[in-house]
Amino acid sequence: MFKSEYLNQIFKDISEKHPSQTEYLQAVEEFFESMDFIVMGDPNIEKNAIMERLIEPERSIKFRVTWRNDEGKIIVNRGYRVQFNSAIGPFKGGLRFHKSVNESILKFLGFEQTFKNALTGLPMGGGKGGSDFDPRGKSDEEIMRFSQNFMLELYRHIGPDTDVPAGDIGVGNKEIGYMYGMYKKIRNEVTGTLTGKGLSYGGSLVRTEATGYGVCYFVQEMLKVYRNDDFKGKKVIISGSGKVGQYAALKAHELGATIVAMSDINGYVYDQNGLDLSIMKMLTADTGEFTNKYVEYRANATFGTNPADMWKVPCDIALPCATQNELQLESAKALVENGCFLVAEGANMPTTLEATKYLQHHDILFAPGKAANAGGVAVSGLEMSQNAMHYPWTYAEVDEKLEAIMAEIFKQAYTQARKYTDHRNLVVGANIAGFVRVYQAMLAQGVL
Ligand code: NDP
Ligand code: 2IT
Repeated sequence: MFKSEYLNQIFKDISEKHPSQTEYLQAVEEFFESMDFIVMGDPNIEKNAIMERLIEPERSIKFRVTWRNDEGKIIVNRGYRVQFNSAIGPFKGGLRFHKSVNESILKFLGFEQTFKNALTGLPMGGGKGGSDFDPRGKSDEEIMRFSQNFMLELYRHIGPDTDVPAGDIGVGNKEIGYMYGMYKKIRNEVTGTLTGKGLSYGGSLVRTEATGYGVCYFVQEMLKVYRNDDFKGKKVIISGSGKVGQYAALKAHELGATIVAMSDINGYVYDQNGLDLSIMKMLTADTGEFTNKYVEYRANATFGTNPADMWKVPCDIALPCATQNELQLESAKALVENGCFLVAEGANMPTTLEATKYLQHHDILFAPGKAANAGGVAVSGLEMSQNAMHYPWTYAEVDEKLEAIMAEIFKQAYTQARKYTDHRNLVVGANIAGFVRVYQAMLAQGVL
């Protein structure tokens, strides 16, 4: 499967050990394909068992979360924190509340987070956590009780210099507020241990927008370097109208693009003249969903009930910003057929391995999530800096730093891609650039 026997052996071992952890195995396979370019040229990697150590979380915590719903019924959920790698800084990464959450999904996310965080150039290790709690249809009170009970266990394992969680799918400002409040009460300290906090209690300006904006800053660099072009006049489609998708849409529009289609869990809306993003913003404010209601406001738009059909809409640029494995081979074929020339992942691993390869083989410029969506965690890192300094930066200061970090991530991925393979292969470039930083730190710190 891989050219390197060393990688083949490790992958065989984990496939046998964790046959049902399909997302985790997928993330490792994608990463190992890139490592094939360097492991054979550097015997120190195998000698120091670097790959074996990288794919194994330093610590995995699984716990029971018990809470009462509005009817007084006692509910039990599972909570997790996977502390993947702390070679370059405290564990850092989001918490996901979604019914699909399990160990495989959190391991894939924590693994990718390690290299994403390294790419930002900030001192953050990788981690991920969450729960199979389903926030859909829950009242505010229920979300508060769950978040508080989740923190009643998680607080033991985190801290400003140990592990700093943030949001992800199903965890936004509201959930972070409830969790932070409980953490502060138990610990009796104000150290900003979570990021993505509200502005009135230690949050950073631009954190809410950061992932979506960052995707667009990254795409801007790709357009400039590969095509001497920019967003102006480009037709863009975006999946997911959550935190990432919304702000990717707003920034792409601000940079001159037309957002012709967006999707959410109920379906997608299409308007060849461009969606009215103020209506999208208004409708998503409550539930984060809007496609089934949008046509009531704009009669010339069309609504389809299958979100995956959005990939058939003709476009120049596609930004998958919803969830893992949402963009599959059939959709990749439709994108190529309909003239799309660039795909950048706002979500984590939204494109399957075979879809990614199909896009790359058809000369589509492709940006992997661990590079393109690093803007969120980058501003989380800036939030940690501001908390430590007890001094907030202005909106313009943070936005400028975010843009510079995304441009630098592109430069690193591009440079490594050019060095080891095709200069357009940002998957290999980003994996190697992220890996090198973590590898050097692990070597320096000895056998741990
Ligand atoms: P949100 O929960 O805010 O939004 C995601 C939305 O997408 C949910 O409403 C979800 O609905 C919906 N959805 C799920 N499946 C599909 C689908 N197939 N098509 C369309 N919509 C779908 O999450 P975020 O925006 O924060 O996260 C989105 C992605 O970005 C995730 O992969 C996350 O890991 C990644 N990411 C997030 C960062 C952040 O800072 N928030 C940073 C970097 C990456 P439902 O809940 O009903 O399934
Ligand atoms: O996937 C991600 O990078 C995030 N969910 C953000 C993590 C963070 O710590 O801000």
